[in-house]
Amino acid sequence: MTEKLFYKYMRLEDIKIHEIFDSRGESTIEVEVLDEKLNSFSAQIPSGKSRGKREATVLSFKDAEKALNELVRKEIIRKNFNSIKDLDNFLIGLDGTANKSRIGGNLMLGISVAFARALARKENKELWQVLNEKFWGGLITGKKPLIFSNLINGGAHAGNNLDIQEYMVVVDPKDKDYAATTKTLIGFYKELGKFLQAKYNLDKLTIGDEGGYAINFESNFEPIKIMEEMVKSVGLTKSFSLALDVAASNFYKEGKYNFGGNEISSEKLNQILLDYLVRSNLLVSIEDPFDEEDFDGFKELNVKCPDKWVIGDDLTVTNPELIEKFAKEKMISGVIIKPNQIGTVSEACQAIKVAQENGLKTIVSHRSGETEDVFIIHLAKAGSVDAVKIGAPVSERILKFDELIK
Ligand code: 2PG
Ligand code: MG
Repeated sequence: MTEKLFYKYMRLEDIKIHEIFDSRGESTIEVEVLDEKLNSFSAQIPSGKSRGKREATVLSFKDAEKALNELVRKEIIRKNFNSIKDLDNFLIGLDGTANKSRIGGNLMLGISVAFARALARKENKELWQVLNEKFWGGLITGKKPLIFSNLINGGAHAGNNLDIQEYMVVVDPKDKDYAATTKTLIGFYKELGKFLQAKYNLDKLTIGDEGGYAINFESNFEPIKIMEEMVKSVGLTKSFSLALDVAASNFYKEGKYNFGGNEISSEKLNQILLDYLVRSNLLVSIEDPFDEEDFDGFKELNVKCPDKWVIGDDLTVTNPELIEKFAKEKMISGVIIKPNQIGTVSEACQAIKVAQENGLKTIVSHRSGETEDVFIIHLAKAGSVDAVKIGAPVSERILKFDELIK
């Protein structure tokens, strides 16, 4: 579908870059653009720790600054662009590489999001409305996305003994609003903390990269069991279910998975995950159950569980072509959308559209190193996605919940 033109053109007077720090204390970037009236709009770019191999290149602040100064700024400023897609295509052409290694997916996305914000101001609209009009033709479904909230952290996001990276609750707002839903979720998160502290007799709870509890457990299954029992005991089974992000690429080496202290095959991991699904009837979704190259593993699990969500993240890296390919090959039933994996607003929207056209569930997601930017919530609203994945309801991540409430 072509974007509708509601305005003649948009042009930028300047682009600046700032070094900022994400929630993990890692350096990342903020891009600021100035419109014709010198109004300033910015975008902060999050960063991931467990990155897929096929993600767009992330440039360091210094390299992104160099790319902006030597390659991008002079080509962009005072040039007329008649849409977000027009700007994005120009940047993609200027970069000229398959993985955005010259300009960097992070710098490109920063310019793209800040430009979209400037455009929204020019049209006197909310950012999500502009995205909705340009990429979904103004179609508003009124769908309320589920919230995937990561309450127990493991893998690359924690220093504990869990191989699985994320143990999430999936909260369905149903007929409630997001303020009430968030309140219930915060209450559950606190109860879970108290329970874990008492069970393990701990003075204090270690917290992981995404705000979830990051203590040691008896096994990779124990957190699922504890969360399932708690959901049942507090009477939330109607609106709460469970999800995992196995992030299996992080414990895969030379054809084997190092899981639960053993070197196991893909078939064995498949059996273990199927067994988890049998033992936990609240578990509804499993992300990256296998390494990003273990295509047979994905297919096997997905075919065996037609009523569960088998989600690609490192596998699909928000790339519309890969999403389409793996959907057609029946390897996944849903997909994670992280704009900085692909590097432009248009391609992130295209990734959602392709997923929707291929019958996949769509989950717009944060990164482990988050900023205060709430762009992903606007993207989720614009595209009427099935879910948003935004970590535990604490610190800077709470801003995403607040934006959802608006
Ligand atoms: C993931 C993400 C977000 P990271 O694997 O899904 O939870 O982690 O940003 O470290 O890639
Ligand atoms: Mg993931």
